[in-house]
Amino acid sequence: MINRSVAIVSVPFGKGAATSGAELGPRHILQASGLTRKLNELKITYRLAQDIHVPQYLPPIPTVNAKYLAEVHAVTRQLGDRVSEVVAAGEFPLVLGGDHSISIGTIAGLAEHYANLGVIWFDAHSDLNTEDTSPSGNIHGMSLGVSLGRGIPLLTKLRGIHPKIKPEHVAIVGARSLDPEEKAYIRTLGIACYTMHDIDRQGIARVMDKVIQHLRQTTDGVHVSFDIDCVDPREAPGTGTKVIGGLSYREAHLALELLYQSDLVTSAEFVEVNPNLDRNNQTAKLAVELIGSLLGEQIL
Ligand code: B3U
Ligand code: MN
Ligand code: MN
Repeated sequence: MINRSVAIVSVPFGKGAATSGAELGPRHILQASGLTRKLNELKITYRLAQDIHVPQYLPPIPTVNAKYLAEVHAVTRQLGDRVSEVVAAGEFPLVLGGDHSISIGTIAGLAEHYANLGVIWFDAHSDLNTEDTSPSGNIHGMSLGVSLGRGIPLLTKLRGIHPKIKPEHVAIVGARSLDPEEKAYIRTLGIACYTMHDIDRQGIARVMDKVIQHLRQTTDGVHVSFDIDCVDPREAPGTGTKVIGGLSYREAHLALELLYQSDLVTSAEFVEVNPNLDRNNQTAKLAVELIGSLLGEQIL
């Protein structure tokens, strides 16, 4: 990583997901699982940026099929401001979720600084639904779509940049649960989507080499959006929408170690850790270890 000065932004928000508990993620990752200890070991300078404020109650915004839109809007708007400030200060934003809807805010803040932002979306899902296609109405299943300019205008227009990212600069890694319209959208736009099938066939190292090579040539910054449910539920049980057959512990680490070595990554977020569903803090601890790999921890 070129930039060794990290600003940690906590986003204690879980209303974009169906199951509550992701709002407890940042506290568990920071306190119970010792993220700051890890950063000290790695000799990484860091500061805790001010937490994002999550309003208790907001008057609902009428929608067709988007739960807690007012809350998601309030949180992502603030997060966009915060992330933009962090980048302007020359720091590396490390955002702790929270459910994956928060990514709308992170990417909105980044888009101001990178005209061709690359996004690596580690996820069992593709989060490309809209109000019209979502089977659940949960906004965490729409966040990548929103950043691509698809869906609810209140969210796609955040910070006045529309769209925030381009389909040719996105790579989805670890997908294994896609809704029919998401599949159609991926095919139509030609989004690079490395499914578990591709990872089984080619190996995670080859997949990451391809992602890195492509983004190196075409982007001016790379954001890693890491939904912990990309990892197999055996290793990451503490998350709201578990899908069998995910990345192994080693594959997840290797992917992030290779990204560290690539020297391309300019920001990251770790989302969907749900301490209510966790066993002995296993998933929060895993998140801390994975952050370590992305920020340069090596076995030897
Ligand atoms: N695609 C489904 C399920 C889902 C998406 N993201 C998560 N779950 N975590 C949906 O509701 O959009
Ligand atoms: Mn997700
Ligand atoms: Mn997911």
